[in-house]
Amino acid sequence: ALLRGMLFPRESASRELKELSGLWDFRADQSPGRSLGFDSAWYKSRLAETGPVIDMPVPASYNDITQDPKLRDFIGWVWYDREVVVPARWVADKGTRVVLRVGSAHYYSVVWVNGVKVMEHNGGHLPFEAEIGDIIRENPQAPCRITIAVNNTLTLETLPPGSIQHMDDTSKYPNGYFVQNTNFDFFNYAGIHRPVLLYTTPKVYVDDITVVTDFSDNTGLVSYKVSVLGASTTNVKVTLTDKHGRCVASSSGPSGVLKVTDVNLWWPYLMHDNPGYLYSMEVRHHADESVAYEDIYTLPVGIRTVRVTSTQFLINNKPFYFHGVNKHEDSDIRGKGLDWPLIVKDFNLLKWLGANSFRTSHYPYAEEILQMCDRHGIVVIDECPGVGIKDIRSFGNASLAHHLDVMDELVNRDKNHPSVVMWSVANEPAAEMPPAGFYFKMLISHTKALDPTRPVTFITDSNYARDKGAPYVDVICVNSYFSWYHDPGHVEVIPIQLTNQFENWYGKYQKPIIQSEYGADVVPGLHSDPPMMFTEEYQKIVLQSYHKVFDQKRKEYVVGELIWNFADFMTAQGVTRVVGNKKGIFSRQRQPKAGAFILKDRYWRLANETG
Ligand code: BDP
Repeated sequence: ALLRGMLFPRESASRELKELSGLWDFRADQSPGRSLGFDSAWYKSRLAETGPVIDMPVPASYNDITQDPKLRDFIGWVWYDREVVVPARWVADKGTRVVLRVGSAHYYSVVWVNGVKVMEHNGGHLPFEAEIGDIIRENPQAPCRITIAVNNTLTLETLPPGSIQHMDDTSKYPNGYFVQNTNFDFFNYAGIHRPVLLYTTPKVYVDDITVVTDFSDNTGLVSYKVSVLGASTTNVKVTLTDKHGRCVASSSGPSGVLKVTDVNLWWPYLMHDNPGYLYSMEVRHHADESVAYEDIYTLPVGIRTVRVTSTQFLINNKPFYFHGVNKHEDSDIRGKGLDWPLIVKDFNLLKWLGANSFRTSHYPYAEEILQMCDRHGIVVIDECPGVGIKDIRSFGNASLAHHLDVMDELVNRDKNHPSVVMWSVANEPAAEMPPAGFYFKMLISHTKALDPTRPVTFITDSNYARDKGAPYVDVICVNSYFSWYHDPGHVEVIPIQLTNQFENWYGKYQKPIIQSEYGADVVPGLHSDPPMMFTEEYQKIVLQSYHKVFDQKRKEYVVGELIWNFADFMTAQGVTRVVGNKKGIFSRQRQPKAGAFILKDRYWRLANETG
């Protein structure tokens, strides 16, 4: 798919921004086919005029906001709307582009402005936007009405995939009964999950910026490419300033290389005294004729390199060991909705723990979170929503085509984050199935073509001898749950099974290995000695048994360990889940379990050894 830029909306001297977070009107379409809203064109007027509405906060998942079990488990279209006052000068100045941007909405979205459809978007975790200036200007006096319909139905062609199962046996189920089946282990939270906003740019504007960084000796190198839309001639000036606002390099033209003497490299947390160093790259565009068309966009830039050898993961040519976590965007009440107190709390916990990295299991996280990672030096494995690809039909052409599109959007959104050091194209797919070889070959070569600077992986739980995707990855990422899903209760099997796991994978591929998941459920406060499953003591001993093997193998080719999971999180209901997945080392409310202290000791020790 041909893409426009997807720069994070930032204010500047040429750009204004209006947040539309807060309360929206909301209604779930409970009609049997879920199509009443479209049939009756709910977008043509305020939602409140076509039926009852409730207050719905944006951003938030809608599922846990009310006491209604039907809304928690709702599958199908929900409708949001609100009116916005657009500043008069935005409307008056035809030289201003007014862009409506949705940070993300799960899963399929249709957006109208004053009843006119302005965009559709397929996929739950990435931003989408449309210019709406013309529509607003058609009726400049009227308030601007924004309507967003969101459908969380997952099919074999969505990412993540799912399937709708109709239960036709009327002796067992009510008429028309259906359920959403999924192959992933987190609740299918839905709604508008990230901020909605309006922002402006001039008519001639900086559409996209790509930076690639390098260094040699003390000199940092920032190769940049700027694309400007709306003008045939482009007059671009680029200025790089340091933390103190001092200009350290500048250049002109839509592409070039900035040279920074005595460079401050971007380093991971705990690897350096001054982690997360960011320069500011100001990009200015002038159309030749008129200063009024000047656009300014400032991008934070971290200068660092990433490289993989057969035994190491190198950041700035130094061996980097991932001691970190897997996360979810998940918490009480707001579900997957972006929430600043939660984000900041989680970063404080990561730092307390001595974690230097996380994987965005199992979908792209909010850009606001990646910006925090850039600033704090938390290294990220950036995962696309390719989780639960288990059905052979999800390896078909339509699925692959969509998966490639999602990688386009993801790389386009996240390419400039220094914290992002590797792409993960999937989690635990059925990589032993015959079509998996072709599928992953295409997917990974496509991703490498989009971004030749970062390694690419997917996370596997397949048998090393039969995994058809592993030949194409740069780093082997393995999940295993010895003494949990296999040999439950028998921690004594961990040393032999984990050692074999590493030796088998390394023996076959000679690539560095990350233990991308391991762990055990704990219901906080449950105790037993000798340890039993679900107690704090059991999680401790599972962790310690894994760590002993990591300590042998990290001297050879193991380059990281990511606990499953940072915090407890909600899942679908099932016999193995006690109000969600309890493998967190923190509870869902972010209080530590005993395992957290084991990891804290270990991660700080590792940091002192390797940092
Ligand atoms: C792994 C999955 C992860 C699950 C975890 C578990 O990658 O999403 O939550 O197992 O079962 O297979 O706890």
